[in-house]
Amino acid sequence: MLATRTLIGCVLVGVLPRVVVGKDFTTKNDWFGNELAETPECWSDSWSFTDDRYRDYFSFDCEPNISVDNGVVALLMNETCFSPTLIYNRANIHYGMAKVLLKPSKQLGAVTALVRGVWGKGEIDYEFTPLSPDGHVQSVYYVGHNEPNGIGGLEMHGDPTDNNSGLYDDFHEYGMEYTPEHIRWLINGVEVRKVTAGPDKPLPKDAYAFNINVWNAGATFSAWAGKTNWTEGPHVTYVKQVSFDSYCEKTKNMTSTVTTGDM
Ligand SMILES: *[C@@H]1O[C@H](CO)[C@@H](O)[C@H](O)[C@H]1NC(C)=O
Ligand SMILES: *[C@@H]1O[C@H](CO)[C@@H](O)[C@H](O)[C@H]1NC(C)=O
Ligand SMILES: *[C@@H]1O[C@H](CO)[C@@H](O)[C@H](O)[C@H]1NC(C)=O
Ligand SMILES: *[C@@H]1O[C@H](CO)[C@@H](O)[C@H](O)[C@H]1NC(C)=O
Ligand SMILES: CC(=O)N[C@H]1CO[C@H](CO)[C@@H](O)[C@@H]1O
Repeated sequence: MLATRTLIGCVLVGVLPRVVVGKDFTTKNDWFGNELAETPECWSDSWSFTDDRYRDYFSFDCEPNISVDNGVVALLMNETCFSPTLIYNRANIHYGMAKVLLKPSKQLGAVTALVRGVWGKGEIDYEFTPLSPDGHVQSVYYVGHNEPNGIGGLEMHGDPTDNNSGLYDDFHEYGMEYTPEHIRWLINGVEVRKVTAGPDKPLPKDAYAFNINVWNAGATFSAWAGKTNWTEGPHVTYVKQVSFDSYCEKTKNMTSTVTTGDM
């Protein structure tokens, strides 16, 4: 959540491509304010960063501290770059499945986040909090500016006796599926949490944008994230692959009448 808030000032809205503009059937905008296509298309794509094709689809915040080597993206957080971010820059993801093959930074203070949506509208996250001895990955979602709606699914912990290994030392695939009816979080293809919408349980609205970042949570939330120590490190999060499956009316019940929250 805070990661996205601190980013807003850094993103260069003007230079990014404006995609299809159409009459919205809700108010669907991506991270950059671009409107989504009126009729969402079904598509699937995957980026492995082994060639330059990703450059047409992703933008960087803190670009000097993002490198791509041997098909692995490295996001390096440092004193002047508090939140290096890989941002999917097209307004064509609708409901659907997003998957990331990722190895989060295990340094105290550095929180890695996979973020669907935009803080203040609707947001669905994975958050990796390395504070020992409880380093873990958690799922969370926000409806508008509300406080976290259901932090949960502490599905995977580092091994505190072994520098949080496991969670932090290997690449794992983290999936988030978003539909009008439910949100699902998956790790290595296995569902670890599912939230279903109900009359008293709105889901985030318009959580279509997508970014991956590591941010200096230690600066403001050290009780939660641990204190950032710059002499340790490096504070790097690695990404090997990103894929999306964008759903549309034909495959999902997009016209569902389930309430999905007002903000
Ligand atoms: C942190 O990264 C920024 C951006 O690449 C760079 O300008 C700066 O020198 C780095 N600072 C340190 C202390 O490494
Ligand atoms: C944990 O990390 C520290 C610093 O890198 C290292 O000295 C120590 O051996 C590691 N401990 C284990 C159990 O791997
Ligand atoms: C920061 O890390 C260094 C190197 O591990 C250590 O010597 C130092 O005590 C740490 N600082 C704090 C405030 O923990
Ligand atoms: C859509 O909803 C209808 C009626 O509730 C149901 O029969 C159908 O299986 C749903 N389709 C999908 C793809 O979920
Ligand atoms: C991963 C990466 O690009 N790191 C760079 C961050 O910025 C410093 C200073 O410019 C470089 O030395 C790093 O290589």
